[in-house]
Amino acid sequence: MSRTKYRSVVVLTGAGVSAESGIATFRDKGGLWENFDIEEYATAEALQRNPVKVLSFYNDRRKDLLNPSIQPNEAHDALAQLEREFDGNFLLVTQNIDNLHERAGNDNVIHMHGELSKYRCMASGHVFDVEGEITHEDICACCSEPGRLRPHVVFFGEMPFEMERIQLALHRCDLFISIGTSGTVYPAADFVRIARHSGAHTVELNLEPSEVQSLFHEQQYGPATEIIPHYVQRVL
Ligand code: BJW
Repeated sequence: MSRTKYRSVVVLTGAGVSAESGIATFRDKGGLWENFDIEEYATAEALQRNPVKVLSFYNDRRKDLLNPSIQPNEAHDALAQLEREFDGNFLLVTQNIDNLHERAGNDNVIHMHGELSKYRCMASGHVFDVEGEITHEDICACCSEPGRLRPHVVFFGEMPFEMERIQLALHRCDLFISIGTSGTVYPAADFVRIARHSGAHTVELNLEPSEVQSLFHEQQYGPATEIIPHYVQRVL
């Protein structure tokens, strides 16, 4: 059991935590948005304009995630250990749509930008698990109509999931740790401001300073697999 001075921790993760598992980030050199135009893939308008293209983008990323070479890394493992051994409230909010935190052993996870392994009916809002591919011709299981299934992800302009639960945890936490995120996408980029305003100690662990780095009390820069296990040991 931990003997930490903190009682309630919120961890925010971004693409950087999964980079060393072989999943590309978005805005780094060689990142997804270098090869795929955001406007053509990550907006509701893009899905409406060209569903085949958008569905295929997410089908390919789901297929990549099933590749046996993609495994949780030491940073995911350390965060699972933190949840297991931390003697207080623990919430992991991830912007990632991969499932590496769960595969490492974390249970209390909110996927604020959705999950690659889920699809949603645009008519009913019903969410389905999916392993294979989804096409525009697929018939929705709840309304028996084609063309209604979309990736269960949050596009630009859409409201991220479980914002009320996240806001509550941010207001109550006394330690906020942000890992592997560039701090360019809101509302996630604003979480540090909320936590800090509520009196939490705020820590940025990233490869390089994020856009909001000045809002953190403490910063450490380096690869996630090196700095996260070390920081978790310090907290525990
Ligand atoms: C490593 C590492 C290693 C690398 N070790 N680290 C103008 C001003 C302010 C806001 C807006 C504005 N205009 C529009 C907005 C709102 C908009 C927004 O923020 N736009 C900005 C681009 C300006 N936001 C939205 O639309 C959101 N919704 C919204 O705001 O609703 C209204 C609302 C109002 C009030 C309250 C609440 C809501 C929705 C955002 C949806 C984002 N969707 C995506 C796609 C999801 C599906 C998918 O994956 O395809 O989410 S975009 C993409 O960016 C994805 C990510 O989750 C997100 C964040 O990216 P992340 O994780 O930070 O990755 P990178 O690549 O940017 O950074 C990686 C970092 O890792 C870097 O710092 C590296 O250094 C580091 N790194 N290797 C450690 N080995």
